[in-house]
Amino acid sequence: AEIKQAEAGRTHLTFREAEVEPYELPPLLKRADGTVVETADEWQARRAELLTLFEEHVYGRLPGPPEEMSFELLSEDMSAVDGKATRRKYRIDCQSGGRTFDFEFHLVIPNGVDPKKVDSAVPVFLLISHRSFKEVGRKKPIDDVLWPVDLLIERGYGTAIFVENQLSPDNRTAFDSGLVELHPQSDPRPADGWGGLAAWGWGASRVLDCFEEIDEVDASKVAVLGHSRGGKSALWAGARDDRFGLVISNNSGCGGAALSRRRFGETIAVILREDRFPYWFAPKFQDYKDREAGLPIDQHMLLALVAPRPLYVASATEDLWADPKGEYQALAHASKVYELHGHDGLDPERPLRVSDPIQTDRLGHHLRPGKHDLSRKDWTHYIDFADHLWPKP
Ligand code: GTR
Repeated sequence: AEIKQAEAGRTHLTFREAEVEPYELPPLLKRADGTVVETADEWQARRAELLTLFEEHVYGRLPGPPEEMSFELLSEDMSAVDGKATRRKYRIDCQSGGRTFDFEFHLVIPNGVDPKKVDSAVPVFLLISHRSFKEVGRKKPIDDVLWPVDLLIERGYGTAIFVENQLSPDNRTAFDSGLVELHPQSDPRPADGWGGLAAWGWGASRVLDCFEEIDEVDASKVAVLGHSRGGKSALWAGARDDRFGLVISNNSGCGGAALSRRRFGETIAVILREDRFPYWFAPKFQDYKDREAGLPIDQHMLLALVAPRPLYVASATEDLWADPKGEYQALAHASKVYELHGHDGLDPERPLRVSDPIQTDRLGHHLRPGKHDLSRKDWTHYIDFADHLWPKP
């Protein structure tokens, strides 16, 4: 208990910069054997090392694709978005070790895409949704903030969505249904047992598997994104699966883009509280409650796992719970790996500016005025960034 106290320093929550205590980040480019990564080639071994650390200490281990997988078109509406788009619903069927599991996703693509024509397949934004299908796509106020399909279609993008709850229910009985049917876990889970975030991210990768078979989708240009808890899982999905062409974190905060060692806003001890979200993470993560200094990683390393692929981190001014500054700084520290690959970096000491998006060749960032939300404004910035990455022919 003494060590715990000593390492923790301040134990109350803070939203004041002056109360952030000095900390040292674990070195991103130093391998476990002490050697320093100096080239893009050498980064690969370090990347593998870090992936394993995040599995063991934070998100848990989860097998990759199922032994067998197929998907089926369940319905199609060619008159979506005032006749400008086609909306399809699919079911993905998975099988491993004699066990089965299925979940659904929706895909909306602009009408008139001719998959037979060269370069005509569309880039797609894939949203990991914490809202149900019933709510999304039918309620104007929700779609305007969470999933503005009209805007995406108008700007020439396809978009897809699946619901977290189908992979792993977002409540304390999380392991009753969903992916656990395919990958059962003991109760209590082992120290490195997977949690909700890993399960949701796994779902994103399976949807991407399907995209590789859907002619209208350009599977090399798929942006995975999520808001808040969905943003945490989008980052982990994008870190694990290097087929994602763009990874976007919207207000993901603690366990997402924010540096844990800053202990600003939500902390590990708070997010893991019994009545909150311990089931999102591996049980091992509990060891770092008020003991962030003992973590072998910090979240800048998660962001670096996406490198050199495009990465976007966004925050909102009033969302102090998610630590906007810690989110930006993690991105800037991660940018060292982009520099190693010959891309532009960001300065961690650069002061945050409201409504002044940063776009380098591979990195994006903005601080939107307002609350914890995925808003149309956020989407507009993401689409602008995608336009810049993937100019239309
Ligand atoms: C909060 C949680 C955050 C964030 C948020 C959300 O209650 O503390 O980490 O994930 O929920 O998902 O909206």
